[in-house]
Amino acid sequence: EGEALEVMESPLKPEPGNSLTALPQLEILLIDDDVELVAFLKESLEKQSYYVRIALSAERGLKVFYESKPDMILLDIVLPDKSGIEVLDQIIVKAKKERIPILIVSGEKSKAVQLKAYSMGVMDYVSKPIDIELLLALIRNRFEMKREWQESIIVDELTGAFNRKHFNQTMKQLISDFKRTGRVFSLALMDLDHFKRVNDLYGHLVGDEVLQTFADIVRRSIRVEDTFCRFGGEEFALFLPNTDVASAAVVIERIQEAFAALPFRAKNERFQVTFSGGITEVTEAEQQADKLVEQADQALYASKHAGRNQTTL
Ligand code: GH3
Ligand code: MG
Ligand code: MG
Ligand code: MG
Repeated sequence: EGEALEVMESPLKPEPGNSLTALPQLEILLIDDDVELVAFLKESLEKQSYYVRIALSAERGLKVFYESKPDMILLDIVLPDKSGIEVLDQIIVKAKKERIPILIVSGEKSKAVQLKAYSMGVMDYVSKPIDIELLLALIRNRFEMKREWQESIIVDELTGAFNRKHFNQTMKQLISDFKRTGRVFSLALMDLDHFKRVNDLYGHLVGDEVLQTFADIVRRSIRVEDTFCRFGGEEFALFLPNTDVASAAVVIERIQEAFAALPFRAKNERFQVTFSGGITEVTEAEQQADKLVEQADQALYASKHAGRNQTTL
């Protein structure tokens, strides 16, 4: 078994790329003692660009599960050392919490075992002999569901901008990139001007529409590598990688112009809305998340103080 494992062991997974937009390779853990089937699955899955890890026993499977954080598990029931149900019992809580789909792929067809697996929270029980096309389609759908869920927890419902959770993740990533490679980035905060008035004069729903329109304008004005977040309420943040404050200011001022020119309508009135901006750039001296936000916030405050609808560096 040890030899087979070595022969089949996949090469080391490549380091995740620097780019925030690059999709990481999805990793699938196969826990199955049928060496021929495992070899066939590995080849088929690798053709679909999945990264495959193999465990020919339950113990090995548990070890790899805890060490390598797979994105999905294909689990056999009849294994040499323990049953797949016992494996399931040890991993299901963590797998559910982290939304790691577990597909049972087994020759064990007894209804009792299938019911047991389903009752433990397994979504898919596939019987051997497998049809590889159907299995690949199922895997694709499970990953798609997972991707939609992952997206849904980092996006603000009203505006479609990323939420605070993603703001924090992006900040962490960009700071670590900066420390490693010296790649600079700018952070811009944008706060709508006298927004309370919009709500007071035209109602909360109109206020919501203004926020949505603002988000649309920003998205249309930025590059794919920029990250646009709702920081809270009517305050938004924009990360601009590889951009110094001066270039970031050009972007923000362009958005300011476009937004201020929009004619909003409500209660038979036309009105305009503006926003103020504050920009800061990561530097050797300042590379802490809190510090960067504080600086951008101070710049934003200066814009407000100077009369709003402007940007301060
Ligand atoms: P300033 O120019 O100084 O920023 O004034 P302001 O009125 O924009 O600032 P203030 O912080 O006093 O008010 C912000 C308002 O934004 C109050 C709050 O009710 C409103 N707001 C926050 N989130 C939402 C939202 O999701 N929808 C709507 N309609 N209003 C919101
Ligand atoms: Mg087996
Ligand atoms: Mg405001
Ligand atoms: Mg505010």
